[in-house]
This record gives sequence, structure tokens and C-alpha cells, in this order.
Amino acid sequence: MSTNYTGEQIEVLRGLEAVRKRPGMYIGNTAERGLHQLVYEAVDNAVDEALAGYARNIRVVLHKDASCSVEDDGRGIPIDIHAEERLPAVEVVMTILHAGAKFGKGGYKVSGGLHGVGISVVNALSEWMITQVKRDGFLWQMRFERGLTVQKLKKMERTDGTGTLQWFKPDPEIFEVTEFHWDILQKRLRELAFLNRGLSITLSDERGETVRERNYTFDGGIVSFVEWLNEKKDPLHPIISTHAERDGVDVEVAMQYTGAYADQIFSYANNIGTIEGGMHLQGFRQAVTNAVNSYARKRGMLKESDSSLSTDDVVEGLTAVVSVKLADPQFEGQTKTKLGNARVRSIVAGLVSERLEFFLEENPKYARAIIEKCMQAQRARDAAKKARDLSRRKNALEGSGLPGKLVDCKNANPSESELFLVEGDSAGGTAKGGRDPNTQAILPLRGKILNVEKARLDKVLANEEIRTMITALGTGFGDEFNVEKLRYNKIIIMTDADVDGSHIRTLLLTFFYRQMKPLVEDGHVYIAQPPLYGIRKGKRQWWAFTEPELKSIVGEDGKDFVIQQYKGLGEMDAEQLAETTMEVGNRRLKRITVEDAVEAEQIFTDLMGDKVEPRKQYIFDYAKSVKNLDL
Ligand code: 0RA
Repeated sequence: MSTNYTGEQIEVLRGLEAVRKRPGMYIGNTAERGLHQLVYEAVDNAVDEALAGYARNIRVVLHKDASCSVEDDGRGIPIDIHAEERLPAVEVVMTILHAGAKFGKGGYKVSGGLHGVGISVVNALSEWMITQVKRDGFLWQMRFERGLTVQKLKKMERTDGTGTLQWFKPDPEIFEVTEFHWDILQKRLRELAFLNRGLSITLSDERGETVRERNYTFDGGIVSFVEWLNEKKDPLHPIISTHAERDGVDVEVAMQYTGAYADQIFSYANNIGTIEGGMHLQGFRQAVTNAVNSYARKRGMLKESDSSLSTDDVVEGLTAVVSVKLADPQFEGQTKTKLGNARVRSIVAGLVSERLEFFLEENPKYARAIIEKCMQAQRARDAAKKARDLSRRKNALEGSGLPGKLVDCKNANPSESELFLVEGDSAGGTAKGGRDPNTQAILPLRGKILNVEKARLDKVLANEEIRTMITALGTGFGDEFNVEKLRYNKIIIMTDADVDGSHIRTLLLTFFYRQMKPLVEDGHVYIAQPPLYGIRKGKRQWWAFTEPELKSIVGEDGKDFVIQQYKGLGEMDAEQLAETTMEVGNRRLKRITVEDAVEAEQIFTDLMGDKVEPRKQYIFDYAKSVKNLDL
């Protein structure tokens, strides 16, 4: 590169420097999440080109050298000279911060949205990046290193095709981890394919001995999405769907009731998962509540004296996808995943009411099944409330003492206190011996009792252990949950590394997510990570928490090392458990995010649902990942 910097080049350097200095500002973090964000950014650009009606195929390849390429068959990024910057447009897009937006203007009905930081950010955070554009009869190529142009736009061979290839290797100087995960990428790419009907997305992994490749194309769009979500459930009727544009908002909804007890409603704005919900979700829930109630009243299924079905009642067992696309999305909330555009609420509500009312009128048999399901939910909720009131009164009579099984800590200050939920009485005893009595409380949970199959979440409340836990936490649950009453800052789930342990963990996470959501949202829930191996050589002792750690301790041959595998917490004594898993400073905790909880919920559905096959599959999959499991 020339050393006589022009004004533009100085701007470029400043911009890239800012990105490399504070990558978190642009991609969230430099861990796994941020690393995958690079791929999403490149894919989002390609999806935009598809939404504009030009690209049909997107191909993502994970290469052996830890690089990733994203290719589309759109128009190709323009290569003509940009008047202001006096550089080829493609170079402007690749090297100038926020330049992408300028180009997109007017061209796209929908633009990238949340992630839309610009491809120049990917470039700045890559050790190297190659951009190829096919257009105007030729293949064109540029090359960059850490965001700086090292090869100017070069005309290569002739080609009739059009499209864009973005090929980058994330910079190990920036990222803590540089390995892409198939599971993470396939989940998002599959979701994008569902959300954009007909778009073909291929993920190819060339890193292993054999190439692993999957294509996602769904001609049914979000109808296919709901079909897929309900694959393991028992649907009550064919999928109800609608798709329309109103006042510049494109709305797509697909929904289907099942025999399940939980709802599964996913909402999106401009292809971004709105985990925190927002106006589109509000409109949907409101419309479903109104339509179901008005039909139930009209048919006399709900009598005049009966109270109306609540939203919670009418969404029980409902699987739905609500996807909106609009030009000016306002993302709000802690994680910027809540749609704030108020007008979207009535637009979605109007369309859903119309469609659902029509469906109910046209299909009296299905309508009856749906209303009956909702009324059953109402009865269960009433019964649970009565039981709750009863147990509250009982508590008051008994002086509302803390449960006898709880081994509480001395410190009454919640901000410094922790509660360990421990699987089994025996491990509970060990944990009691190893805890710091000032700040750490122990509540043993009896696994066998918790392991109730086919339990609806309401029924979980009948469980003594769960009620004990709620009393210990102090917050109440469901509608009456109050996070300010929480008696411990950290709630740490400590279970064995086997199927039962995983069951209990799944059930607790699902319970917390459904009945005590702010607990998860505010990051109070953790999973303890006990070591998998204890290693001894002479008088020296190590712990390994993963297979690679074990390898790095014992080396390739591992001579003279005595290796003990820990399958259960009970196999450690109090001192060992404290040192490896409980002591602040030594221990490793995994903090549970909303995404983890959503995942747990999906697993919960598989485990507790009516169908046996998914449960078998889960246990089989799990068994594969745990060695020496006694089945
Ligand atoms: C602006 C204008 C035009 C294409 C694109 C952007 C474009 C960007 C990306 C990023 C990844 N793939 C892409 N494909 C296209 C086209 C202008 C024209 O041809 O008239």
C-alpha cells in the first residue's frame, strides 16, 4: 500500500482501529457468540439480496484452515467507482464502517436489522478476507488483511454468472475461540430458511475427514417451521396460517394447537428472533385470546356466568411462529430483541383475528377440540391456584418457617448468598460438609421423585421437593413471582453427569423459565460443573473438566497417572467437592441464559411429552455422550 495516506484512507484506518480496539461494541463479544456473529453478518447480507428478489441460493462453507466462506447468487456487490470515495464500490463496502447501509438504501424493503453492523466489521476482525464478485461478464477479486486492502480490485476470468463470495478467517488475535460450531450455525441457517420461503441455504463442513453437508429449503416457509416444531407432538388440527402486507408491514403467522401443556411461540422481526417479544407478539396473543373467547361464548361452551379464558389458557399447547418484516424496526429491551413499533400490534391483531375467526367458523370439529383444550387449561390453573392458596394458609398457620430440609447459610444478605440445589440426600450431605456456611445454603432434591414423566408443569407443583424449593427461594411463582424477594443471589443446580442428572436439570430450568422467568433473565441461575476426572501421580493431584483437559494433563501415553472418572457427586468427599465445584475462585459455574432455558424447554417437551420415541432418542443421544453409562 502507498504510504502517502489520502483523507479516505485515514478515515478507513480510524474506523478499523475502533473496531479492532473494541470489537465487543460491534459484535457483542469475542467469545463463541461474537465469532458466529461474523458468519451471521455475511449471511444476513446475502439474505437481504434474496429478500430483494435477486439471490436464491446461499452456500456457507467451513474450511479446513478455520476460515468460512459465504456465497450467494445475487447481483454481486457493485464494482463501479464510488464518486465520493473515488474507490470501487465493493472496496467502500468492505473497508468503510457503516458503508453498507448507504448502498442498501431504497434497494431493499427490509434491511439486515439488529446484526447490520456492516461487512467491514467482519473484514476488520479477520486475519484475511477475500471478496469475489461475479458481474458484468467477469469474476472480480479483492484481498484484505485485518481490514486493510492488500490486493486492489482485480479482473479475473470471464464468467456469465453473478453473485458474491465473502471468504474470511477470523483473527485469533481478536477471538478467544476460533472454531465454528456446526450445531450453532445449522440452527440459525435452518431458521433463516424457514423464515424466507424457498430460499436455499447450504451448510458444508470440510474440516473433518469427510465433508458434512446439509441443505435447508422450505417451500412451506413458516408453515414448515410449525410442522417441524410439532413433529414430536400431537396436533389437534391442520396448521392455520396467514400472510399479508398491511401499511408496509409484511406479516406471516402459522399456528397449531397440540396436546402439550406448554406453549411454543416464536416471534421474529426482519428475521431476528425477538426473544423479548414486543408489539407483534402482543397483537398475536390478544387476537387469539379474543377469537377463542368470542367463539366459545357464541357456541355456548362458555356460559354467561363463566369467567373468560385468559391468554395463558388459550396459548396452552399452542405452537406458533409470528414473523413480521418492516422498513423501520425499532428494537428495544435489554438485549435489543423486543419489537417496539406500536402500529405493528394492531396490524398483526387484525390479521390474526380475521384468519382465526374464519377457521373456527369453517371447522366446528377442530374449533370444539381447541376450545375444550383451553377450558381444560383454565380448570387446571384454577385448581393450582386453590392449592397455592391452601398451602399459603397452611404456611401461615405453621409460622411459615423455612423448610426443614434446607440447610441455610448464616448470612442473611441475599446479594452474598447462594443456594445449591443438590441431587440426592447423600450428595446433599457431602455438599453440606464442603460448603462455606456463611454464604452457601444447601437444598437436597430427591431425584427419583422429581423424575415424573408426563407431568404438566402445574402438576410439578404438587411435588414436595419443588414446593420446598419455592419456599426457600422466597419469591413465589407464576403470576405472583417477585424477584425482589429472592433470598439468594445465585441459584446453583448441582447434579450428576448422567441421564437422571440431566433430567432433573432440564426440569428445573424449564420450571424456572416458565414460572420464574426473571430469575433466568436476570442471570441468577447457574449450573455447577463438577470435574469429570481426578488424576493422580505420586502425591500430585489434578482435576479435569473436559476430555481435552484430561489429555493435556496426562499427555499422549499417560504413564504412571492414576485416572478416576467421576460419574456422581457422591463419589467425591466433602473436601474434594468443595475444592472442585463449590469454592469461589476454584469452581466453574455456567450461567444460564434465556437461550439455554428455551433449549431446555424443547428437551422437556421431548422428555415429558406423550410420544415415547423422542424420549428414547434423547436418552440414546445422551448415552452416546456419556461414557460408561450404566443403562
Ligand atoms: C447494493 C447494490 C447491489 C447489490 C448489492 C448491494 C449486494 C450486496 C451484497 C452483499 C452480499 N451479497 C450481495 N449482493 C448484492 C446491486 C446494484 C445493481 O446491480 O444494480
